[in-house]
Amino acid sequence: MKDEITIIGTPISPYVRKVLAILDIKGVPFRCVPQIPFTGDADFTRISPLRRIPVLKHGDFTIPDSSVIAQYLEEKFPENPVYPSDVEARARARWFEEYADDHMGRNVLFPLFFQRRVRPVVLKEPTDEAVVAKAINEDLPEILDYLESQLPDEGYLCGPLSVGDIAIGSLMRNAFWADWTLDATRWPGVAAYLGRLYREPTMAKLNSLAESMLGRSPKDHPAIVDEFFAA
Ligand SMILES: N[C@@H](CCC(=O)N[C@@H](CS)C(=O)NCC(=O)O)C(=O)O
Repeated sequence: MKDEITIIGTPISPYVRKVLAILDIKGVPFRCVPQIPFTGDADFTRISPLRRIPVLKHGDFTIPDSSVIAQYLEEKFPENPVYPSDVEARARARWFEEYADDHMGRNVLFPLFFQRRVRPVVLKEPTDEAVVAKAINEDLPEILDYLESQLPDEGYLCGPLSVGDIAIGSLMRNAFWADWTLDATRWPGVAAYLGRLYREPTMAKLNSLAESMLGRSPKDHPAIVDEFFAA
Protein backbone atom coordinates (compact mmCIF):
# COMPACT_ATOMS: atom_id res chain seq x y z
CA MET A 1 0.00 0.00 0.00
CA LYS A 2 1.24 3.47 -0.91
CA ASP A 3 1.17 5.01 2.57
CA GLU A 4 1.89 1.88 4.53
CA ILE A 5 4.32 2.26 7.43
CA THR A 6 6.88 -0.49 7.96
CA ILE A 7 9.37 -0.61 10.80
CA ILE A 8 12.38 -2.75 10.04
CA GLY A 9 13.99 -4.17 13.16
CA THR A 10 13.37 -6.74 15.83
CA PRO A 11 11.18 -5.61 18.76
CA ILE A 12 13.82 -7.15 21.03
CA SER A 13 15.80 -3.93 20.36
CA PRO A 14 14.84 -1.08 22.70
CA TYR A 15 15.30 1.39 19.84
CA VAL A 16 12.76 -0.52 17.77
CA ARG A 17 10.31 -0.80 20.68
CA LYS A 18 10.61 2.96 21.17
CA VAL A 19 9.24 3.66 17.69
CA LEU A 20 6.66 0.86 17.86
CA ALA A 21 5.42 2.34 21.17
CA ILE A 22 5.04 5.76 19.56
CA LEU A 23 3.06 4.30 16.64
CA ASP A 24 0.87 2.35 19.07
CA ILE A 25 0.22 5.41 21.27
CA LYS A 26 -0.71 7.42 18.18
CA GLY A 27 -2.93 4.63 16.88
CA VAL A 28 -1.11 4.58 13.53
CA PRO A 29 -1.24 1.19 11.73
CA PHE A 30 2.11 -0.33 10.83
CA ARG A 31 3.90 -3.53 9.88
CA CYS A 32 7.06 -4.72 11.60
CA VAL A 33 9.77 -6.74 9.84
CA PRO A 34 11.80 -8.16 12.74
CA GLN A 35 15.26 -7.95 11.24
CA ILE A 36 18.05 -8.88 13.63
CA PRO A 37 21.02 -6.48 13.79
CA PHE A 38 24.51 -7.52 12.68
CA THR A 39 23.01 -9.57 9.84
CA GLY A 40 22.19 -6.87 7.26
CA ASP A 41 23.21 -7.25 3.62
CA ALA A 42 24.00 -4.63 0.94
CA ASP A 43 20.29 -3.80 0.49
CA PHE A 44 19.98 -3.09 4.18
CA THR A 45 23.13 -0.92 4.13
CA ARG A 46 21.51 1.21 1.43
CA ILE A 47 18.59 2.09 3.72
CA SER A 48 20.62 2.09 6.97
CA PRO A 49 24.16 3.28 6.23
CA LEU A 50 25.26 2.55 9.83
CA ARG A 51 23.64 -0.92 9.50
CA ARG A 52 21.51 -0.30 12.56
CA ILE A 53 17.86 -0.90 13.37
CA PRO A 54 15.24 0.58 13.34
CA VAL A 55 14.52 1.86 9.85
CA LEU A 56 11.16 3.37 8.92
CA LYS A 57 9.56 3.03 5.51
CA HIS A 58 6.53 5.22 4.86
CA GLY A 59 5.37 4.80 1.30
CA ASP A 60 8.41 5.70 -0.80
CA PHE A 61 10.16 7.48 2.06
CA THR A 62 12.82 5.65 4.10
CA ILE A 63 14.72 6.91 7.15
CA PRO A 64 16.86 5.25 9.87
CA ASP A 65 17.49 6.09 13.55
CA SER A 66 14.90 5.86 16.31
CA SER A 67 15.14 9.51 17.38
CA VAL A 68 14.78 10.78 13.82
CA ILE A 69 11.88 8.37 13.26
CA ALA A 70 10.24 9.46 16.55
CA GLN A 71 10.41 13.12 15.53
CA TYR A 72 9.11 12.29 12.03
CA LEU A 73 6.15 10.39 13.47
CA GLU A 74 5.35 13.24 15.86
CA GLU A 75 5.31 15.72 12.97
CA LYS A 76 3.35 13.47 10.59
CA PHE A 77 0.88 12.27 13.21
CA PRO A 78 0.59 15.02 15.84
CA GLU A 79 -2.34 13.40 17.64
CA ASN A 80 -1.52 11.82 21.02
CA PRO A 81 1.82 13.65 21.26
CA VAL A 82 4.85 12.02 22.85
CA TYR A 83 6.80 15.31 22.98
CA PRO A 84 5.46 17.70 25.66
CA SER A 85 3.93 20.99 24.45
CA ASP A 86 5.83 23.14 26.96
CA VAL A 87 9.19 24.11 25.40
CA GLU A 88 11.30 23.38 28.49
CA ALA A 89 9.57 20.06 29.18
CA ARG A 90 10.06 19.16 25.50
CA ALA A 91 13.78 19.93 25.73
CA ARG A 92 14.01 17.74 28.84
CA ALA A 93 12.15 14.91 27.09
CA ARG A 94 14.63 15.10 24.21
CA TRP A 95 17.50 15.12 26.70
CA PHE A 96 16.27 11.94 28.41
CA GLU A 97 15.74 10.34 25.00
CA GLU A 98 19.31 11.18 24.07
CA TYR A 99 20.64 10.11 27.49
CA ALA A 100 18.93 6.72 27.10
CA ASP A 101 19.82 6.13 23.46
CA ASP A 102 23.44 7.18 23.72
CA HIS A 103 24.78 6.99 27.29
CA MET A 104 22.57 4.15 28.53
CA GLY A 105 22.95 2.39 25.19
CA ARG A 106 26.73 2.35 25.57
CA ASN A 107 26.83 1.69 29.31
CA VAL A 108 23.81 -0.55 29.93
CA LEU A 109 22.51 -2.15 26.74
CA PHE A 110 25.80 -3.10 25.14
CA PRO A 111 27.68 -4.26 28.25
CA LEU A 112 24.71 -6.23 29.59
CA PHE A 113 22.28 -7.31 26.89
CA PHE A 114 24.81 -7.44 24.08
CA GLN A 115 27.36 -9.32 26.20
CA ARG A 116 24.98 -11.74 27.89
CA ARG A 117 22.37 -12.38 25.17
CA VAL A 118 23.58 -11.23 21.75
CA ARG A 119 27.20 -12.42 21.89
CA PRO A 120 26.55 -16.01 22.98
CA VAL A 121 23.22 -16.50 21.16
CA VAL A 122 23.55 -14.51 17.91
CA LEU A 123 27.29 -14.13 17.38
CA LYS A 124 28.38 -17.41 19.03
CA GLU A 125 31.08 -15.58 20.99
CA PRO A 126 31.79 -15.75 24.72
CA THR A 127 30.52 -13.09 27.14
CA ASP A 128 33.21 -10.72 28.40
CA GLU A 129 32.50 -10.89 32.15
CA ALA A 130 34.79 -7.93 32.93
CA VAL A 131 32.64 -5.70 30.72
CA VAL A 132 29.47 -6.96 32.44
CA ALA A 133 30.95 -6.42 35.92
CA LYS A 134 32.01 -2.84 35.14
CA ALA A 135 28.49 -2.01 33.92
CA ILE A 136 26.82 -3.53 36.98
CA ASN A 137 29.23 -2.18 39.58
CA GLU A 138 30.20 1.22 38.17
CA ASP A 139 28.17 2.58 35.27
CA LEU A 140 24.65 1.43 36.16
CA PRO A 141 24.81 2.78 39.76
CA GLU A 142 25.86 6.19 38.43
CA ILE A 143 23.00 6.17 35.90
CA LEU A 144 20.45 5.04 38.48
CA ASP A 145 21.64 7.71 40.98
CA TYR A 146 21.14 10.32 38.27
CA LEU A 147 17.66 9.07 37.34
CA GLU A 148 16.69 8.84 41.03
CA SER A 149 17.65 12.53 41.41
CA GLN A 150 15.49 13.54 38.43
CA LEU A 151 12.31 11.57 39.08
CA PRO A 152 9.14 13.04 40.54
CA ASP A 153 7.32 11.06 43.28
CA GLU A 154 4.47 10.38 40.87
CA GLY A 155 4.08 10.37 37.10
CA TYR A 156 6.84 10.73 34.57
CA LEU A 157 10.04 12.67 33.96
CA CYS A 158 8.57 15.57 31.98
CA GLY A 159 4.86 15.57 32.87
CA PRO A 160 2.76 13.16 30.81
CA LEU A 161 4.37 10.03 29.38
CA SER A 162 6.92 11.23 26.82
CA VAL A 163 9.50 9.95 24.39
CA GLY A 164 12.12 10.34 27.17
CA ASP A 165 10.30 7.86 29.43
CA ILE A 166 9.67 5.48 26.55
CA ALA A 167 13.37 5.50 25.63
CA ILE A 168 14.53 4.94 29.23
CA GLY A 169 11.94 2.28 30.01
CA SER A 170 12.64 0.40 26.80
CA LEU A 171 16.36 0.40 27.35
CA MET A 172 16.17 -0.67 31.02
CA ARG A 173 13.93 -3.58 30.08
CA ASN A 174 16.77 -5.12 28.10
CA ALA A 175 18.95 -5.00 31.23
CA PHE A 176 16.35 -7.12 33.07
CA TRP A 177 16.40 -9.57 30.15
CA ALA A 178 20.14 -9.88 30.71
CA ASP A 179 19.49 -11.25 34.23
CA TRP A 180 20.20 -7.97 36.01
CA THR A 181 18.10 -7.05 39.04
CA LEU A 182 17.34 -3.57 40.32
CA ASP A 183 18.02 -2.91 44.02
CA ALA A 184 14.70 -1.26 44.90
CA THR A 185 15.88 -0.27 48.38
CA ARG A 186 18.81 1.71 46.96
CA TRP A 187 16.81 3.20 44.04
CA PRO A 188 13.14 3.25 45.20
CA GLY A 189 12.16 6.08 42.86
CA VAL A 190 13.52 4.29 39.80
CA ALA A 191 11.83 1.03 40.87
CA ALA A 192 8.45 2.75 41.27
CA TYR A 193 8.88 4.68 38.00
CA LEU A 194 9.74 1.58 35.98
CA GLY A 195 6.80 -0.21 37.59
CA ARG A 196 4.46 2.60 36.46
CA LEU A 197 5.99 2.63 32.99
CA TYR A 198 5.74 -1.12 32.47
CA ARG A 199 2.06 -1.05 33.48
CA GLU A 200 1.35 1.39 30.62
CA PRO A 201 -0.63 -0.75 28.14
CA THR A 202 1.67 0.07 25.20
CA MET A 203 4.86 -0.76 27.12
CA ALA A 204 3.33 -3.91 28.64
CA LYS A 205 2.21 -5.10 25.22
CA LEU A 206 5.57 -4.54 23.48
CA ASN A 207 7.55 -6.01 26.37
CA SER A 208 5.45 -9.13 26.23
CA LEU A 209 5.97 -9.38 22.46
CA ALA A 210 9.77 -9.15 22.87
CA GLU A 211 9.69 -11.66 25.75
CA SER A 212 7.82 -14.12 23.54
CA MET A 213 10.61 -13.81 20.95
CA LEU A 214 13.59 -14.17 23.29
CA GLY A 215 14.89 -17.70 23.20
CA ARG A 216 12.99 -18.50 19.98
CA SER A 217 14.82 -19.09 16.73
CA PRO A 218 15.09 -15.94 14.55
CA LYS A 219 13.42 -17.87 11.74
CA ASP A 220 10.25 -17.98 13.89
CA HIS A 221 10.31 -14.24 14.64
CA PRO A 222 8.41 -12.96 11.55
CA ALA A 223 5.48 -15.28 12.26
CA ILE A 224 5.46 -14.36 15.98
CA VAL A 225 5.40 -10.65 15.13
CA ASP A 226 2.73 -10.95 12.40
CA GLU A 227 0.51 -13.03 14.65
CA PHE A 228 0.97 -10.62 17.56
CA PHE A 229 -0.02 -7.52 15.60
CA ALA A 230 -2.84 -9.32 13.75
CA ALA A 231 -4.49 -10.26 17.07
N1 LIG B 1 21.05 5.73 17.39
C1 LIG B 1 20.44 4.53 16.84
C2 LIG B 1 20.95 3.31 17.59
C3 LIG B 1 20.33 2.03 17.06
C4 LIG B 1 21.14 0.81 17.45
O1 LIG B 1 22.27 0.90 17.98
N2 LIG B 1 20.56 -0.36 17.18
C5 LIG B 1 21.27 -1.59 17.44
C6 LIG B 1 20.31 -2.69 17.86
S1 LIG B 1 19.73 -2.49 19.51
C7 LIG B 1 21.93 -2.05 16.14
O2 LIG B 1 21.30 -2.05 15.10
N3 LIG B 1 23.21 -2.43 16.21
C8 LIG B 1 23.92 -2.96 15.10
C9 LIG B 1 25.26 -2.34 14.91
O3 LIG B 1 25.61 -1.39 15.67
O4 LIG B 1 25.97 -2.79 14.01
C10 LIG B 1 18.92 4.66 16.99
O5 LIG B 1 18.46 5.37 17.89
O6 LIG B 1 18.21 4.08 16.14
